[in-house]
Amino acid sequence: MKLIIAIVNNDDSAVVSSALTSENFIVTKLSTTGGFLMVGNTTFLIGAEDNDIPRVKEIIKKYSQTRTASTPSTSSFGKGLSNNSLPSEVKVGGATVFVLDVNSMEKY
Ligand code: 2BA
Repeated sequence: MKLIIAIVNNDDSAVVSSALTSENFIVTKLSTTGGFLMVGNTTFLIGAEDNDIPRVKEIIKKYSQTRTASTPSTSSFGKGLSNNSLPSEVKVGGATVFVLDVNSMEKY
């Protein structure tokens, strides 16, 4: 069994969630914030059997769009941290996906 951790744009999270649950994958959604842009995104936790991992990835990829976002002002980065060298725009996503081995999973 694997645990997929997938960070998805908030604008895509509803459709990703619906597509996964409609194929009977079990999903937990966490409200998260990107450390760079400091805007909300959605992190999915999906426990799935090894042979289902390609399908889960395929669904996430299909519904996660790439976007361009403006970088935040210096004030958002905190005192003393300059953003002079930072780009004014960055490409965000589609999704960032980690796949971890699961030692065990139990439900009580
Ligand atoms: P953020 O940290 O808000 O990053 C948003 C986008 O800004 C990133 O898009 C990337 O294009 C750019 N970016 C991030 N850090 C940067 C830096 N130090 N210098 C210049 N540009 C930078 P994505 O790579 O598509 O990431 C989207 C979101 O996925 C991230 O939001 C973060 O919440 C998460 N993420 C991405 N890679 C991760 C990783 N290795 N570990 C944990 N979370 C990650």
